[in-house]
Formats: sequence, C-alpha cells, structure tokens
Amino acid sequence: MFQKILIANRGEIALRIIRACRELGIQTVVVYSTADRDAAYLKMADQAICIGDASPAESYLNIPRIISAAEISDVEAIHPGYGFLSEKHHFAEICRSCKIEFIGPPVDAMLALGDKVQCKKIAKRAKVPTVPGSDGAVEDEKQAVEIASKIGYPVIIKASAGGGGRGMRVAHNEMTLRAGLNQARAEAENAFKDPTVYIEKYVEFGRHVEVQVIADQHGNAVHLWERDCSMQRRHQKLVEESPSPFLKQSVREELCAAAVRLVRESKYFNAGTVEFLVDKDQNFYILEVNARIQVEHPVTESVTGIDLIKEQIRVASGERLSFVQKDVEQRGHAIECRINAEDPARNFAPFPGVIEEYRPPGGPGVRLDSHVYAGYRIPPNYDSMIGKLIVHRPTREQAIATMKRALSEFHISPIRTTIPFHLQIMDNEHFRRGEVDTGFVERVMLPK
Ligand code: MV4
Repeated sequence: MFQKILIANRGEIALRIIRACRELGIQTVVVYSTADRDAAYLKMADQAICIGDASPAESYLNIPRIISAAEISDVEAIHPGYGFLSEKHHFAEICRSCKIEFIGPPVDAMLALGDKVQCKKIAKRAKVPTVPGSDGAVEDEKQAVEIASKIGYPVIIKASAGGGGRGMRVAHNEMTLRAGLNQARAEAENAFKDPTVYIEKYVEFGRHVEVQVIADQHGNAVHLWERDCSMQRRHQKLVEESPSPFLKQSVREELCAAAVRLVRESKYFNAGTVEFLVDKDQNFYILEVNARIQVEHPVTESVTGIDLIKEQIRVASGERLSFVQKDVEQRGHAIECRINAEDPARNFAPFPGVIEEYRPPGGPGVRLDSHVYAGYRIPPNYDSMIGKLIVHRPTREQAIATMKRALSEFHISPIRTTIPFHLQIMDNEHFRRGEVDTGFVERVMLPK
C-alpha cells in the first residue's frame, strides 16, 4: 500500500479522499490554487502546496506544477478525483513515466474507452447491447443518409471524442441530418481536434442508468449495482439513486453483468462507470464509460457498504479487491441530491460569495459530503457544487421522507442554492412514482 499520495483536486472530493487516506493510514498532500487558500480541508491534509492562481489552467489543470509538487513532497501516487485531469490519458502517462502511480485506469484502456467509436466496437465484442447505428465513423452525407433511412428517424449525431452530452445533435429528417452532420463535424474538430462523428437511432424518453464497476490488476472485476441518474438538467445530474426505481430485477442483473463483460474485454482496472440508456420497454444500450470515480459514488457506497475511494486506492497500489461479487449486496435505498450554489429562480445562475449562516442536516440515515462551513467563501472560478446530501433507508418511500426532512433542516444563507428545487423534486408525483426520463426536468419541472 502507498504511504503518501497527492490529491490533484479541490472541494468536497479532495476532502473525501483525505478522509479515506486517513482511515487507510496514508499521508496526504493536497494542492490548491490561490482561490482556495482559506479552505479548511487544507488543514486536514498532512501537507498543502499552493500551485498557482485561481484559473484552472494555472493550477488544477497545470501538469508541470502538479508533477513538481508531487516530486517535492515525494509522493508515490496521485489521486485525480473527478473532472480536471482525471480522464486525461496524457496526464496518466506523465505520472507513470515519472514513477508516480496515477490512481486511475491503464492508459490503453483510457484511450480505447474515451473514443466512443472504439468503445462501441469493444462493447460489441463483449456482447454488450449498442444502439443501432453507423457501426463506426460516418464519412460523408451520403453514407449518413443511407444509414438513417435504414434505421429510421430521429437519429442522433455524436462526436467520437465527445461525451457527457457534448457535441451531440438530433436530426428528424434528411435535411436536418445533412446540416447537423457538417455542424457536428466542425464542432468536434474545434472542441476535440478530432472530427470523427457517428450516428445512432435516437432513443426517446430514455433513462440514464449507470453501473458502478471496479477491477483490480489481478483480473478481478465486479459490479456494485446501478444508479439511476435520469433527473438531470442540461446534462448536469441533480438527483441520483440506487436501486433504479424503474428496472425489473432480471434486467438489472443483465445490465450489471454486461458492464462487467465490457470491463473484462477492455482490460480495465480502477473504479469506473458504464453508462446505459434504458428505453420504455427496458431495452438497454451502452452509451459510454466514465474511467474515473464519479460525483455520485456515495449512493453506491450506501447500498453496498463498500468504501469506493479506499478500494480504488487499494487496486491502484496493486492490491487485490477486498471482496468478491457475491459479497456485494444492494441493501435498502439511497438517494443523493447535489447541492449547488446556484439560483434556481435565475436559470440556475452560479451564486458565489460568503456563506454567513450554515446549519447542516444530520440524524439517522443522513450523510453530507461537503467542504463548506459558516464563513466559507465560494470562489467564482469553479463548479458550483458545494456539497452532496445522501440518505440511506430501507425503502425508497422512507428515503424520500428522510431526504425531505434533511433538505428542510439544511439552512444556508445568504447564498442561493438548489435546496428548494430538490424539495420540489421530492414532492413531484412523477418522481415519487419513479417515472422520470432524461428530458423530465426541462419538460415537466421547468417548462418555458
Ligand atoms: C442518446 C440519447 C438518445 N438516443 N443516444 C447524452 C449524454 C451522452 N452520454 C449520451 N446522451 C444521450 N445519448 C441515443 N442514441 C439521449 C442522450 C441524452 C441523455 C443521456 C443520458 C442522460 C441525459 C441525457 C440528456 C439528453 C440526451
């Protein structure tokens, strides 16, 4: 096991990793930008090193400065958290060539799964269902039109180097397909320096169900069941839960087994997430693989009782997973609400500033993962998520009741947050029945 690691991230996930390391007896070095210099979690690490100005390019995305901090503090590994450098294969490669372990997957797996066309090819080899479509890159308008008339409209055009909803376009007929194809190619070239696009049948009213997986370097790969993340706004998740209230047990088991097959086929190790789209008839199709720990990992930790961050560090150090598949239970029901410093009344505009009053919730079944406190200044330079409220109860109904209770205890002032919007979601009749697709928030909760 490692003796000392560096955390190349900030905010709640930096604190979450510090906590896991403390329990594992690993010393921590946390890097920070000048915008985060007063954050209290810096004092909870064994060492904190300032690496630059507020802008991510000057700090959390600045590879030379992070590597210098790692060399100076003599760490054995770097935990990238989520976002920032967590899925940059180039960073993983630099870490390892400097003899610093990158706490993430092998570079080859990152490259293969990060390319959506290649990911779909691997999925097919592993007999994981894929959405019918172009079976690889689409070269020109003529080929796109031929494929679309075969699979039927609407179709979706996606950038092979995209992901998380970036670089996508829906086309309802031949004319919008031709225009969309060219726009998508130009956008992809611009954003990712790779113009490769592919097309798929557009699945309407799909749900986003993802499977948590983890694999070690000895060939052990397991799933930790699914999370339903259909409650989203503009590709930003708002609420995540496990189990999915929508899936039949037989489909759940097939979905999770498919995720493990993909992991084995791609020679992956580390924690990871396989994202699926599930249609109204419970047919499922792989969307993409997230080769990192995710924001919503505590939902899975709650229902399985497994500490994913500790396990991720264990497998990165070369140890075996501390459990096998049959040990992984999905017990009770967990729900997470992302608490963002945003004003729901102003189109969710970021709301940075000083938190003057702060009264966090607690009590039975409640977990709060957050780095903030009374007097904390939310910097304007980063993501607006200031914490995650997670509840775990025996049933979904009880989890919703506990979440409502915890949200109503949670007092933050004068900063505006997504807390009142979450209370509205918890009272929504469709949500309560578990009937939510990825278009729900914009169509039902926020109609124009
Ligand atoms: C789709 C789709 C419908 N049909 N693919 C969005 C994020 C990226 N992972 C893929 N996404 C979608 N792919 C087909 N063939 C609908 C979406 C989609 C979506 C997926 C998951 C969560 C939220 C979403 C919001 C809008 C669209």
